[in-house]
Amino acid sequence: MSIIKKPLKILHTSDIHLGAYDKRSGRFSDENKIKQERHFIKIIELGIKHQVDAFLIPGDLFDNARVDDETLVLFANEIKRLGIPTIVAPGNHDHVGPNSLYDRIDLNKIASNLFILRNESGSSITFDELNLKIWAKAHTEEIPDFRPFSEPPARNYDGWYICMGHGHYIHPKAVQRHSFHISCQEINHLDCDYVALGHWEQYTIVEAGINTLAAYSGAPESLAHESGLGGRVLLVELNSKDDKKITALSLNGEEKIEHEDMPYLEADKDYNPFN
Ligand SMILES: [Mn+2]
Repeated sequence: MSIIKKPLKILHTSDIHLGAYDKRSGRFSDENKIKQERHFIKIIELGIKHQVDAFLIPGDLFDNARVDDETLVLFANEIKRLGIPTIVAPGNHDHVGPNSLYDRIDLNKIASNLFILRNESGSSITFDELNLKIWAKAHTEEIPDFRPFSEPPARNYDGWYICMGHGHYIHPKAVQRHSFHISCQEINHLDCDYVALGHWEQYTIVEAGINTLAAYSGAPESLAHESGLGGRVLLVELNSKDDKKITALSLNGEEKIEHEDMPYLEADKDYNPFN
Protein backbone atom coordinates (compact mmCIF):
# COMPACT_ATOMS: atom_id res chain seq x y z
CA MET A 1 0.00 0.00 0.00
CA SER A 2 1.36 3.39 -0.86
CA ILE A 3 0.47 6.42 1.15
CA ILE A 4 -0.86 9.37 -0.81
CA LYS A 5 1.21 12.33 0.22
CA LYS A 6 -0.16 15.82 0.45
CA PRO A 7 1.66 18.31 -1.76
CA LEU A 8 4.29 20.19 0.22
CA LYS A 9 5.67 23.69 -0.29
CA ILE A 10 9.07 24.46 1.19
CA LEU A 11 11.13 27.62 1.42
CA HIS A 12 14.87 26.83 1.35
CA THR A 13 17.69 29.26 2.08
CA SER A 14 21.17 29.01 3.64
CA ASP A 15 24.39 30.97 4.15
CA ILE A 16 22.58 34.04 5.39
CA HIS A 17 25.48 34.90 7.73
CA LEU A 18 23.28 37.02 10.00
CA GLY A 19 25.39 39.07 12.39
CA ALA A 20 28.33 39.37 9.96
CA TYR A 21 28.38 43.13 10.63
CA ASP A 22 27.76 42.97 14.39
CA LYS A 23 30.01 44.75 16.89
CA ARG A 24 32.39 41.87 17.61
CA SER A 25 32.50 40.50 14.07
CA GLY A 26 35.52 42.40 12.76
CA ARG A 27 33.41 43.69 9.89
CA PHE A 28 31.33 46.01 12.04
CA SER A 29 29.08 48.28 10.00
CA ASP A 30 25.75 49.68 11.11
CA GLU A 31 24.72 50.36 7.55
CA ASN A 32 25.46 46.83 6.32
CA LYS A 33 23.88 45.33 9.44
CA ILE A 34 20.59 47.11 8.81
CA LYS A 35 20.71 46.18 5.12
CA GLN A 36 21.32 42.53 5.94
CA GLU A 37 18.50 42.39 8.47
CA ARG A 38 16.07 43.99 6.01
CA HIS A 39 17.15 41.39 3.49
CA PHE A 40 16.43 38.58 5.94
CA ILE A 41 13.00 40.03 6.70
CA LYS A 42 12.29 39.92 2.93
CA ILE A 43 12.83 36.14 3.04
CA ILE A 44 10.23 35.85 5.78
CA GLU A 45 7.83 38.00 3.74
CA LEU A 46 8.29 35.69 0.74
CA GLY A 47 7.50 32.69 2.90
CA ILE A 48 4.29 34.32 4.11
CA LYS A 49 3.34 35.43 0.58
CA HIS A 50 3.81 31.97 -0.91
CA GLN A 51 2.13 30.23 2.04
CA VAL A 52 4.89 27.69 2.43
CA ASP A 53 4.47 24.73 4.79
CA ALA A 54 8.01 24.64 6.15
CA PHE A 55 11.21 26.72 6.12
CA LEU A 56 14.60 24.98 5.81
CA ILE A 57 17.99 26.50 6.63
CA PRO A 58 20.89 24.06 6.04
CA GLY A 59 23.69 25.98 7.72
CA ASP A 60 25.52 29.28 8.11
CA LEU A 61 22.37 30.98 9.24
CA PHE A 62 24.60 33.05 11.56
CA ASP A 63 28.07 34.29 10.65
CA ASN A 64 30.01 33.51 13.82
CA ALA A 65 29.68 32.61 17.50
CA ARG A 66 30.11 36.25 18.59
CA VAL A 67 27.00 37.72 16.96
CA ASP A 68 25.01 40.15 19.13
CA ASP A 69 22.24 38.72 21.30
CA GLU A 70 19.86 41.15 19.58
CA THR A 71 20.60 39.47 16.24
CA LEU A 72 19.58 36.10 17.69
CA VAL A 73 16.41 37.66 19.11
CA LEU A 74 15.56 39.37 15.81
CA PHE A 75 15.89 36.05 14.02
CA ALA A 76 13.69 34.22 16.52
CA ASN A 77 11.03 36.94 16.41
CA GLU A 78 10.86 36.74 12.61
CA ILE A 79 10.56 32.94 12.75
CA LYS A 80 7.75 33.29 15.26
CA ARG A 81 6.03 35.73 12.87
CA LEU A 82 6.42 33.28 9.96
CA GLY A 83 4.71 30.76 12.21
CA ILE A 84 5.51 27.51 10.36
CA PRO A 85 7.97 24.72 11.20
CA THR A 86 11.45 26.15 10.64
CA ILE A 87 14.30 23.65 10.66
CA VAL A 88 17.95 24.62 11.03
CA ALA A 89 20.92 22.32 10.42
CA PRO A 90 23.95 24.19 11.84
CA GLY A 91 26.84 24.79 9.40
CA ASN A 92 30.55 25.50 9.85
CA HIS A 93 29.92 29.17 10.75
CA ASP A 94 27.13 28.47 13.25
CA HIS A 95 28.35 25.11 14.54
CA VAL A 96 27.25 23.29 17.66
CA GLY A 97 29.61 22.18 20.45
CA PRO A 98 31.84 24.32 22.68
CA ASN A 99 31.01 28.06 22.43
CA SER A 100 28.06 27.46 20.14
CA LEU A 101 25.85 30.50 19.75
CA TYR A 102 22.85 28.18 19.98
CA ASP A 103 23.68 27.59 23.66
CA ARG A 104 23.59 31.28 24.52
CA ILE A 105 19.88 32.10 24.27
CA ASP A 106 16.95 29.70 24.28
CA LEU A 107 15.51 30.71 20.91
CA ASN A 108 12.63 28.26 21.40
CA LYS A 109 11.30 30.44 24.20
CA ILE A 110 10.62 33.06 21.53
CA ALA A 111 9.82 30.79 18.58
CA SER A 112 8.28 27.45 19.50
CA ASN A 113 8.10 26.64 15.74
CA LEU A 114 11.92 26.61 15.50
CA PHE A 115 13.74 23.26 15.41
CA ILE A 116 17.54 23.07 15.47
CA LEU A 117 18.99 19.67 14.56
CA ARG A 118 21.97 19.75 16.92
CA ASN A 119 23.35 16.22 16.81
CA GLU A 120 26.63 15.91 14.90
CA SER A 121 25.90 12.27 14.08
CA GLY A 122 22.49 13.19 12.74
CA SER A 123 18.97 13.52 14.09
CA SER A 124 15.52 13.75 12.64
CA ILE A 125 12.19 15.36 13.34
CA THR A 126 8.79 14.36 12.04
CA PHE A 127 5.81 16.65 11.41
CA ASP A 128 2.81 14.36 11.20
CA GLU A 129 0.42 17.07 10.02
CA LEU A 130 2.70 17.70 7.01
CA ASN A 131 3.52 14.03 6.45
CA LEU A 132 7.14 15.13 6.62
CA LYS A 133 10.34 13.81 8.17
CA ILE A 134 13.59 15.79 8.11
CA TRP A 135 17.08 14.52 8.88
CA ALA A 136 20.42 16.32 9.14
CA LYS A 137 23.77 16.35 10.91
CA ALA A 138 25.07 19.44 12.68
CA HIS A 139 28.57 20.78 12.07
CA THR A 140 30.89 20.95 15.02
CA GLU A 141 34.47 22.20 15.00
CA GLU A 142 35.57 18.88 16.47
CA ILE A 143 35.30 16.58 13.43
CA PRO A 144 37.86 17.74 10.84
CA ASP A 145 36.75 15.33 8.10
CA PHE A 146 33.05 15.92 8.73
CA ARG A 147 30.82 14.59 5.97
CA PRO A 148 27.19 15.71 6.03
CA PHE A 149 25.84 12.48 4.53
CA SER A 150 28.19 9.70 5.70
CA GLU A 151 26.55 6.74 7.43
CA PRO A 152 22.95 7.91 7.09
CA PRO A 153 20.08 6.17 8.84
CA ALA A 154 17.47 4.15 6.94
CA ARG A 155 14.61 6.24 5.60
CA ASN A 156 12.00 4.35 7.58
CA TYR A 157 9.20 6.77 6.63
CA ASP A 158 6.46 6.67 3.98
CA GLY A 159 5.71 10.39 3.88
CA TRP A 160 7.96 13.09 2.48
CA TYR A 161 11.56 12.57 3.55
CA ILE A 162 13.94 15.52 3.29
CA CYS A 163 17.63 15.59 4.22
CA MET A 164 19.71 18.70 4.78
CA GLY A 165 23.48 19.03 4.44
CA HIS A 166 26.10 21.75 4.52
CA GLY A 167 29.17 21.02 2.40
CA HIS A 168 30.84 20.71 -1.02
CA TYR A 169 29.17 18.70 -3.76
CA ILE A 170 31.73 16.71 -5.76
CA HIS A 171 31.39 17.45 -9.48
CA PRO A 172 34.02 16.85 -12.21
CA LYS A 173 35.70 20.24 -11.64
CA ALA A 174 35.37 20.27 -7.85
CA VAL A 175 38.39 21.26 -5.80
CA GLN A 176 38.69 18.19 -3.59
CA ARG A 177 41.00 19.73 -0.99
CA HIS A 178 37.91 21.50 0.34
CA SER A 179 36.35 19.73 3.31
CA PHE A 180 32.78 18.56 3.98
CA HIS A 181 32.40 16.46 0.83
CA ILE A 182 28.96 15.57 -0.51
CA SER A 183 28.69 13.08 -3.35
CA CYS A 184 25.90 11.92 -5.64
CA GLN A 185 26.51 8.38 -4.36
CA GLU A 186 25.89 9.45 -0.77
CA ILE A 187 22.78 11.38 -1.78
CA ASN A 188 21.45 8.21 -3.41
CA HIS A 189 22.02 6.31 -0.17
CA LEU A 190 19.84 8.80 1.72
CA ASP A 191 16.82 7.55 -0.23
CA CYS A 192 14.98 10.84 0.20
CA ASP A 193 12.65 13.08 -1.81
CA TYR A 194 14.57 16.33 -1.53
CA VAL A 195 18.04 17.33 -0.35
CA ALA A 196 18.41 20.92 0.85
CA LEU A 197 22.07 21.89 0.49
CA GLY A 198 24.05 24.79 1.93
CA HIS A 199 27.63 26.20 1.86
CA TRP A 200 27.69 27.67 -1.67
CA GLU A 201 26.78 31.19 -2.69
CA GLN A 202 25.17 30.19 -5.97
CA TYR A 203 21.80 28.49 -6.33
CA THR A 204 22.38 25.22 -8.20
CA ILE A 205 20.56 21.96 -8.80
CA VAL A 206 22.93 18.98 -8.55
CA GLU A 207 22.71 15.47 -9.98
CA ALA A 208 21.09 13.25 -7.36
CA GLY A 209 19.71 10.11 -9.00
CA ILE A 210 16.23 9.31 -10.28
CA ASN A 211 14.14 9.60 -7.14
CA THR A 212 15.81 12.55 -5.47
CA LEU A 213 15.97 16.25 -6.19
CA ALA A 214 18.90 18.11 -4.62
CA ALA A 215 19.79 21.79 -4.72
CA TYR A 216 21.85 24.56 -3.18
CA SER A 217 19.74 27.60 -2.43
CA GLY A 218 22.78 29.84 -2.60
CA ALA A 219 23.16 32.85 -0.33
CA PRO A 220 20.30 35.33 -0.20
CA GLU A 221 22.94 38.05 -0.16
CA SER A 222 26.48 37.53 -1.38
CA LEU A 223 28.95 38.50 1.34
CA ALA A 224 31.60 38.80 -1.34
CA HIS A 225 29.38 41.41 -3.01
CA GLU A 226 31.03 40.81 -6.35
CA SER A 227 29.89 37.39 -7.50
CA GLY A 228 26.32 38.51 -8.18
CA LEU A 229 25.29 34.88 -7.80
CA GLY A 230 23.29 35.11 -4.60
CA GLY A 231 20.15 37.11 -4.02
CA ARG A 232 17.66 34.27 -4.27
CA VAL A 233 15.79 31.76 -2.15
CA LEU A 234 14.23 28.52 -3.38
CA LEU A 235 10.56 27.70 -3.42
CA VAL A 236 10.43 23.89 -3.57
CA GLU A 237 7.13 22.27 -4.49
CA LEU A 238 6.82 18.54 -3.87
CA ASN A 239 3.61 17.40 -5.55
CA SER A 240 4.31 13.70 -6.10
CA LYS A 241 7.27 11.37 -6.48
CA ASP A 242 7.51 12.32 -10.15
CA ASP A 243 6.43 15.94 -9.89
CA LYS A 244 8.87 18.13 -8.00
CA LYS A 245 9.63 21.70 -8.92
CA ILE A 246 12.09 24.37 -7.82
CA THR A 247 11.65 28.09 -8.45
CA ALA A 248 14.42 30.54 -7.52
CA LEU A 249 12.69 33.63 -6.15
CA SER A 250 14.47 36.97 -6.23
CA LEU A 251 14.80 39.13 -3.13
CA ASN A 252 15.49 42.18 -5.26
CA GLY A 253 12.42 42.26 -7.45
CA GLU A 254 14.02 40.42 -10.37
CA GLU A 255 12.24 37.77 -12.42
CA LYS A 256 11.94 34.36 -10.84
CA ILE A 257 14.07 31.58 -12.36
CA GLU A 258 12.17 28.44 -13.34
CA HIS A 259 13.41 24.92 -12.61
CA GLU A 260 14.60 24.20 -16.19
CA ASP A 261 16.62 27.45 -16.25
CA MET A 262 18.47 26.79 -13.00
CA PRO A 263 22.21 26.04 -13.14
CA TYR A 264 22.77 22.26 -13.03
CA LEU A 265 25.86 20.30 -12.02
CA GLU A 266 26.56 16.70 -12.93
CA ALA A 267 28.28 14.39 -10.46
CA ASP A 268 31.88 13.25 -10.64
CA LYS A 269 31.25 9.63 -11.65
CA ASP A 270 34.79 8.55 -10.73
CA TYR A 271 34.63 9.78 -7.16
CA ASN A 272 34.30 7.04 -4.57
CA PRO A 273 33.15 8.32 -1.19
CA PHE A 274 33.12 4.89 0.42
CA ASN A 275 36.84 4.01 0.43
MN1 LIG B 1 29.65 27.15 5.11
